[in-house]
Amino acid sequence: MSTNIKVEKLQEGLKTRLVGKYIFFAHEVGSTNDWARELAELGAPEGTVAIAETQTAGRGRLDRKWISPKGGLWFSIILRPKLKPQETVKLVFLAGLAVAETIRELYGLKTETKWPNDVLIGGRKVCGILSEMKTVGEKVDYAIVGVGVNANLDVEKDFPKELRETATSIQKALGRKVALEELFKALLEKMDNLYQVSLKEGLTPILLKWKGFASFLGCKVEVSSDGERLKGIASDVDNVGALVLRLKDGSVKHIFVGEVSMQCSKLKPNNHQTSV
Ligand code: BT5
Repeated sequence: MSTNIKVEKLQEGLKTRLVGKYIFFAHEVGSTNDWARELAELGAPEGTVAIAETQTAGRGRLDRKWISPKGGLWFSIILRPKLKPQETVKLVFLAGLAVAETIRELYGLKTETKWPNDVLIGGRKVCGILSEMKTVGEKVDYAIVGVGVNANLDVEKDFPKELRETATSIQKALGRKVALEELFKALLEKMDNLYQVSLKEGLTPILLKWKGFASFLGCKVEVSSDGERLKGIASDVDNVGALVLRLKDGSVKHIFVGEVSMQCSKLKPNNHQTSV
């Protein structure tokens, strides 16, 4: 199995209504999110995807560096949802759910979602999502959903030391490489399906399904948010996508932006059903 992406196979047999109707491929770009934003500004239609074999300036939230060597899937989707901005921010859960379900279905691996934008295998990050949007007044002009999946990466060789304990790859979990084009198409198909649901019903049913993969719910966690560190039980993710943290004194905090580290020695079984 090669780490090269076969461009001619990226669209072959793709069964989607919207996502991936136009696919832009590059061997190397700075960030596919930036590329997709440029395409969106030029008027690229909804569903356009920008994918690159490597990124030289892959980004996480708060401009953190995202390691993106050859062998991973680094792509961004342009969406123009007729949803309110508050609803559109929850697209991050749609992408997380799509990745968690697809990896489980294709390879039988147990996946977990972690608030707000991670997918984990064995407690380690296999995927990160960066969702950004441009609004005009109360309307969403476009949203860019950037997905990074550590597919055929060698954790020891491809990651710097400080990430080797926290990051993983499908290759590591499965013990073999996977076909990147097959994984890419399955992800687009899943996202396409979920997106159709969200346009009709909003993101709430998607968030509920996402919670079915969220093993951190009910666990003791430590959250760093706005320079503050808080300990508590991650009791829920509310309807706007905020983490609901129950503190020791019984009070409840809704956290909109932050970083969760888990202290659950024993994670809840992942039963893939909605937890609320
Ligand atoms: C994320 O940010 O997890 C969002 C990552 C989104 C990447 C995609 S790739 C396609 C598109 N184009 C882009 O430029 N971005 C998107 P955050 O939650 O802030 O996590 C970032 C942190 O994850 C870093 O500070 C590292 O600690 C860690 N990290 C970096 N690269 C990683 C990797 N490949 N796998 C696992 N962890 C990584």
